[in-house]
Amino acid sequence: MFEPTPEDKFTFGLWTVGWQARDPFGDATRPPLDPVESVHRLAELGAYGVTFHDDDLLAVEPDRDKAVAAFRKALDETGLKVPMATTNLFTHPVFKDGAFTSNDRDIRRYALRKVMRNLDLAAELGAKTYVFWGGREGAESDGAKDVRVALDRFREAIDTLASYVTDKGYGIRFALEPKPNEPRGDILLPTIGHALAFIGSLEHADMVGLNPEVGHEQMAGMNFVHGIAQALWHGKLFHIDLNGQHGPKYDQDLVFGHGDLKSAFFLVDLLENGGYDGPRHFDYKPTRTEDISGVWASAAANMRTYLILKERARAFRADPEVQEALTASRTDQLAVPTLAADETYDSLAQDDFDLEAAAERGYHYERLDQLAVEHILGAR
Ligand code: GLT
Ligand code: MN
Ligand code: MN
Ligand code: MN
Repeated sequence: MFEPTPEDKFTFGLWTVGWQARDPFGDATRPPLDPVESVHRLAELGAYGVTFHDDDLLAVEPDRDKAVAAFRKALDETGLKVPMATTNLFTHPVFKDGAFTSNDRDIRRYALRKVMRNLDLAAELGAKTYVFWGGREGAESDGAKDVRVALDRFREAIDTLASYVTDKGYGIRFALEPKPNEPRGDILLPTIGHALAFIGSLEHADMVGLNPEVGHEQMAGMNFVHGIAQALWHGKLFHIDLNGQHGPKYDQDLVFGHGDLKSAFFLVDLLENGGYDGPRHFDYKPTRTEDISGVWASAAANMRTYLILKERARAFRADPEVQEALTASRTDQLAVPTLAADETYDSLAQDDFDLEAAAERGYHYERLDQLAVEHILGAR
């Protein structure tokens, strides 16, 4: 039980298990990891696929053609898929003021070229989603950048790249990944809500959606489950980054479920029952304390925790007492339109509504919440 298989569609970024654990205060605690080894180990653990930034492929082999060839060979040997790819527009010092929104026009043009080159590779490898995490698109000083103009450039970049993908017939969709801060003091498109509004302004809005990350929304104090529900409601949940976070602080990228476990439970319940059929992608960092055995243990932990929560969510929904509690909380009534089909606002005029009685009725959410906690704890 809880053994992952490719049907579960678990995917990992090469940069997750490959993270050498450099942080702002200390050097790497682990040696570079060959992407070829990551592909083999992840396949053995039961993953479905891997994702990558252009530069991730160069971890141990600086020659791009050789690195790509070795990566392809590993994919062929293991059957692992590449459902998503992305661009590193944040590590090189040239991106210190951003990529698509750098004040320096030459850098903006270089960034677009860098993305286009990796889009070609992503398409060759069969990727269907291309992620844009604008970690360096932001500022530390409000005088540094006119955000309205920066958003013009951001839109120009995404629209230009969308035209490129359309003209090439790549069949790739874009997924924007919000984050409120870190590494910039403030990042553009800081939350799911900001990004959804931005997408609405794009020329190719239909092919652009979201890749929300658990920890990023929680850093902003947002409820991730609500954010994902709204993204689904807009038809914009193209991809998802699963990990763990303990509230608003630096980006922890913990193993999925190792942060807010209760939120992780309701998230899995939503993903499994809410119409999302994309990859379950883990974007986490094995903590700096771990050696390579701890890296693989943490990779397995992400998948196992997801599968356990999936089983817990199933048991929660199947529990007759939960069903009864949901009804007692009148959750079913929310699906009934407030006006009947043949009614207009005029129909609201006459009513035998008892204000006092309605105000007195309780919703019994405490009981429902406790039932969820007991299912999470395996007490039911
Ligand atoms: C980087 C970032 C992640 C993004 C990756 C995609 S890169 O590790 O912290 O949240 O998803 O560019
Ligand atoms: Mn993160
Ligand atoms: Mn990250
Ligand atoms: Mn991410």
